[in-house]
Amino acid sequence: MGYKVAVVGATGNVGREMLEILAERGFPADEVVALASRRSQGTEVSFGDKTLKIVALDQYDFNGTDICLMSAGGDISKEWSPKIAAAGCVVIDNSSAYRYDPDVPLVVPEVNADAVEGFRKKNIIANPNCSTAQLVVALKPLHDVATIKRIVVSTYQSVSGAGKEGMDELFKQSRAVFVADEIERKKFTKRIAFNVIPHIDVFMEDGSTKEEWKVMAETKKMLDPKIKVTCTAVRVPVFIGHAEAVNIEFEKPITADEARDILREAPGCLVIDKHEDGGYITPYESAGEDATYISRIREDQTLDNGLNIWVVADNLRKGAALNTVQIAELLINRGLLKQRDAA
Ligand code: 11C
Repeated sequence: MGYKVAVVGATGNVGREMLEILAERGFPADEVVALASRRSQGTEVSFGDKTLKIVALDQYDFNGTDICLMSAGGDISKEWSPKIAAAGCVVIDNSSAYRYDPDVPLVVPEVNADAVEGFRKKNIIANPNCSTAQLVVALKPLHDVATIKRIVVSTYQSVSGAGKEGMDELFKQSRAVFVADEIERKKFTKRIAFNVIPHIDVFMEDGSTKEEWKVMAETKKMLDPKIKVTCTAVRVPVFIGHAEAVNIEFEKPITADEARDILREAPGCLVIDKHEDGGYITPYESAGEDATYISRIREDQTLDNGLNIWVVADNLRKGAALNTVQIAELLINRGLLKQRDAA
């Protein structure tokens, strides 16, 4: 006997990945329902070796559905998550709508699994931004040993973080360059093909962007509010996989060798760190993988207790769909969801 699961935003990059991961991991679901806007009603999406017909979100009755994985953007989440939660269905939301709400746990299972217990206040659990998820997976085991004081993060974020439109824009612009066609721009503020753009999400009053603010706010909420975080978020012409160069200042001494050993044992982490040509991971190699990869671990000689690391993960998986499914598994493994009665 399993659970009834709904996936909202099932036609999007992350929604499709959620369905794939549910099937791949053999999630204990009796029934999976794929939901999207009326526009997509009746179209089909893959679920393992089956296909599911899209049902319109506004025509679906959530009574009797146990878990809703939401990936339909902040506005849809703000409108729908409270209604779905009120119908007794636990919402695990991939948007930023509830991440900073003190009554909603923001969870990466490898980092702050215990926080999930707080879900009952609103029946909503938030999934972090993709760039924060992989960052905290790598930082948590180091923080536990040497206590992080400050981090300086520079991100190299793939276009899939901006959805399918972002991927289409990189493809079309790259093609246009090769065939000497006009470069059209819709999704990104500047040309992305053969370029990098130091701007993700909207600008804030202090000149940082919302993406940079999210990395700061979410790291503090999940890992430790005392950690100082500064970030520069950059869009790069890569389809899938976010990379991050992270400079870390610790309270206590920690060597690169110690950090390597700690990260080798850490949940969700995979260290690829040979000091030779190609002895590190790149975003392209992380696509389709579940791990958070850590490479280029080295001491920063300009700090008393400093390290530099390179962190890479598939932003659609650990950064979004996989983490959401892992949260659902965490609820089940902790006995926080009632199993449906035998039919
Ligand atoms: C990007 N990180 O790469 C963003 C996408 O708050 O969930 C995810 C936005 C979010 O553009």
